[in-house]
Amino acid sequence: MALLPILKFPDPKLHRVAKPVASVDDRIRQLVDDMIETMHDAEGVGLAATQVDVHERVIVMDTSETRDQPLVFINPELVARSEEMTFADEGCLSVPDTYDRVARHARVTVRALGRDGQSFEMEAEGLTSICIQHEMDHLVGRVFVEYLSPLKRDRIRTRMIKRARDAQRA
Ligand code: GNR
Ligand code: NI
Repeated sequence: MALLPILKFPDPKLHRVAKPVASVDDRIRQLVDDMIETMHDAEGVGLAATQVDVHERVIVMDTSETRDQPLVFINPELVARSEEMTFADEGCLSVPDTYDRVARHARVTVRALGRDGQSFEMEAEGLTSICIQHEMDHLVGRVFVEYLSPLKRDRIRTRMIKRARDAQRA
């Protein structure tokens, strides 16, 4: 097991498009386990492989109170999404200390492979639905700040660049 470094916005690597996983082998299972450890350590409810600079379609999530029910989605695809939308404040481990309102489909049905390589389908609502959409965006190189106004996004970019510079100096 290992903690993986998380890329921070505006790192251009966050905008890479992930490739499908060809086979769920030991390398992918190791990645999944490291991502779960990294997500739990960072106290996030989800993590996409893109955020740890691996550009393959792998997502881990854990929306449980007890932080002991990780979900794994390999090669996830949305097979259904509700017309109804939901609006909630989102945050991102790649954009620390930044929260803003984003519109998402209220309910989604996702099909993916699990850690065992078996295909499964899951219907989600609430935070799980929001998180699946947030993570699947990462896999196509999209960060939630891209849904905000250009003014807000530029302010966030400026603040993150300053933070990175300050961290470098410290
Ligand atoms: O930890 C996270 N919390 C969160 C809250 C609202 C909507 C989405 C998220 S995902 C985020 C972790 C993360 O950055 N995943 O990519
Ligand atoms: Ni995120």
